[in-house]
Formats: sequence, C-alpha cells, structure tokens
Amino acid sequence: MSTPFRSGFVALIGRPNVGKSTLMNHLIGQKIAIMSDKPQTTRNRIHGVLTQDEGQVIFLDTPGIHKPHSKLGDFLVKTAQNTLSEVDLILFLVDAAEGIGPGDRYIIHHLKQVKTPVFLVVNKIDLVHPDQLLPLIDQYRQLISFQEIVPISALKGNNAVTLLNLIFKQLPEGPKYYPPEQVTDHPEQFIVAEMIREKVLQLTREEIPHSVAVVIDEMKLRPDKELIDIRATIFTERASQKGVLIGKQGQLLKQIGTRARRECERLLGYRVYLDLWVKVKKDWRNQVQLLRQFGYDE
Ligand code: GDP
Ligand code: MG
Ligand code: K
Repeated sequence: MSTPFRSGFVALIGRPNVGKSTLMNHLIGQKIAIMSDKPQTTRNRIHGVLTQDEGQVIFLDTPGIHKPHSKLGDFLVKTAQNTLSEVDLILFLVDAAEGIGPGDRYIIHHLKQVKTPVFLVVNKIDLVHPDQLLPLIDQYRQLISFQEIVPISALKGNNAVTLLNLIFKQLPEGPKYYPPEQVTDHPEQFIVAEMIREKVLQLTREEIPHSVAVVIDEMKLRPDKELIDIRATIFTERASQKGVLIGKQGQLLKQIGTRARRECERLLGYRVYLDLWVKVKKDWRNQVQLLRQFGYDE
C-alpha cells in the first residue's frame, strides 16, 4: 500500500533577519532555489520547491507584509493578505532570542484575518537557554492560536526534519505542481533560456532550426532589488543563421529581446534588463563546457 502524495503552498512570513532564507536553504539545500512566479497568481514570489517521495512543498514569500512602514501601501498588503488566505499553510517565523516586537505584532494582526492554519516556528533556539523558550511561546499563544509550535535552529538544523514532517502532514493530497526535472540547480536560468529560445523559434519560423541554443551568461538582481540584469547568448551553428537572427539593422534580434524580456518580467516578477548576443558555435551540442553552462551537469 502506498501513502498518498501530498502537495501544497506554504507561505513563509516573519520580520527581516528572523531566518527565513536560512530555513529555506536548509530545507531545500542544493536541490532547488527558484524565484519564478506561479503563473496563475500575480506577485506571489516562489522562493523554492521541495520535492520528496511523500510530497511537494512550494514555499512562497509574501512581499509587503514584512514591513510595517512599507511605502507600497495598501496594494501590497492586500496582495499579501490574499496570498495568506490562499495558501495551505503559513509558517510564522519568530526569533527565540528576542521578545515580541512591533514587526511580529503587525504580522499577527494580519494572521488573525485569515483562516489558514499557522505554525509558530521559533527559530534560533541555539542562542537561548531552553528555560527561556516556554515563556516566549506563552506570550505568542496569548495573542493568537497555532496549529503547531516548532522550535528550531535553521542554522544548525535542529528540528528541521520534525518541521518538515509536520508540514507534509498538514498538506492535502495533491499533484506535483512542478515537475521534478524542472528542479535543477538553477531552474530560473533554465526557464529564462527556454523562453528566449521560444521567442527565437516563434519569430524566425523555419529559417532557424531547433538546434539553436541559448545560454544565460549572467543573471543578477541589482542591489536595490529593482531590476534583474540578464545577459544571454544565442548560439547558432552557421554564420548565415546568425545573420537571419539579427535581421536588418538588428531589427529581428531587438524584437526577440523585447518579447523575451516581457515574458521574463511576467515570470520573475521583476523588471528585467535583457542583453542579448548571437554567436556562431559549430557542434555546440558536443561541447561539455557548454552543456555544463546549460545546467545538465551541475
Ligand atoms: P531572513 O531575513 O528572515 O531571510 O533571515 P536570514 O535567513 O537572512 O538570517 C538572518 C541572520 O540570522 C543570518 O545571519 C543567519 O545566519 C542568522 N540565523 C538564521 N537562522 C539562525 C539560527 O537558527 N541560529 C542562529 N544563531 N542564527 C541564525
Ligand atoms: Mg531573506
Ligand atoms: K518571482
């Protein structure tokens, strides 16, 4: 008898520096770390997808709710609120070494307005004496009730497996929303490369064979988190193909770039600056180096 596959969406919230990223990295490890959007909903930033035999967890960030003084105002707060009511589970991370702060109260205020189950995840327990934990937990419990309370250290890994098991237990039976093979080391780069390739094929039709390859040379979020810079190279096998792709006065390449950029922005949830190049590379498929850049070998 096989146990049912469980899957669902889990929102991670907590004030800055509470350890959300650390927890994500610990749970997901090298397996995945993506930042592409779930296409159906706007602005729900996917931080990572964890796929195991027993199920799949899609972790979502909830932008806007972390900052009580966010200038983005109502809109983001509403979006965050919607996210919180749509997900299957909310992980509310708090800091074991600090008392309840204004940021925590602000989040609790929002949690009270949704019916979604909430786990209180008390992180950084490695920094406190166990005696300190219960009083803190009691304080939180007086403000709002929790489905589970899990003390962890995301940094050291204490109780991470326990937390994961409780998450799986909470999720409904469901499908694999994301194919495991999409889950590579750098899936966001893979997806962006595929999108650019798709635009090339759409705009050139039969002139360019499907052997055209796209490599993402660089993909970086700017420090102000306003824009993602993407530098990509389209490889063709012959010089004549390169000419076709670029087009008269670069018109076709420009068009490819514009369409690809728009789609990248939609998928990634950020503004994108796309720098597109075309190079000729014979037999690129045989070149291990390139395959590695494609992410097949890492
Ligand atoms: P985020 O802003 O919520 O994503 O927080 P981060 O994951 O970036 O963590 C903020 C800081 O807290 C980093 O310096 C982490 O190394 C540290 N940190 C995270 N989890 C733990 C923990 O369990 N124990 C300790 N001692 N430090 C932690
Ligand atoms: Mg973080
Ligand atoms: K995103």
